[in-house]
Amino acid sequence: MSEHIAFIGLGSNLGDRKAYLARARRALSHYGRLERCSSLYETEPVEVHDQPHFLNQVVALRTWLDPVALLRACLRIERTLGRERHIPKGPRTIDLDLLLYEDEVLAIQTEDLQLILPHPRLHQRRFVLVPLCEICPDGQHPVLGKSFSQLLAELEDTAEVRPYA
Ligand code: PH2
Ligand code: MG
Ligand code: MG
Repeated sequence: MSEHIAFIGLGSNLGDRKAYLARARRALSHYGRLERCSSLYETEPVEVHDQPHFLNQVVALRTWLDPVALLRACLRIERTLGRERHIPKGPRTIDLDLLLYEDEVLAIQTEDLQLILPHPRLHQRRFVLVPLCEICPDGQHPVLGKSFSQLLAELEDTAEVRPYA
């Protein structure tokens, strides 16, 4: 069985945020091995500003699932952990975003899901790049051809991202 490395962004800004992240990591570990987990970061909401601060984290999962199966697993975990979709980009108990899957560059749109790899906003978000750089600073963005540290250095997003005590 071939295995692949995927990076997944975790976010929560409702209820016991830290516990939701822990439950999400445990659920993800059913689909592979969590090779690296960044620290937790308390982050200022971006795009939809009027909502509670998030806890964000990025993990590296070595998995036997293909990208679509992994996305479906993430959506299933979100549902299990009480994710409800009311306001786009609004408050949520848990959000699992597939950021990278090896060096795959793809866009898939079906009736019930959309998958774009790498994640189209990954390079614009401090709350993603800070934890990603913590666990994979020399990794390269497969489309932009720059390292994640380089993208972080060039980033315009100034929303606050600070280590969570
Ligand atoms: N997720 C969003 C919108 N805004 N802001 C922060 N700080 N963290 C997030 O995870 C986040 C966000 C949509 O998924
Ligand atoms: Mg998201
Ligand atoms: Mg999402």
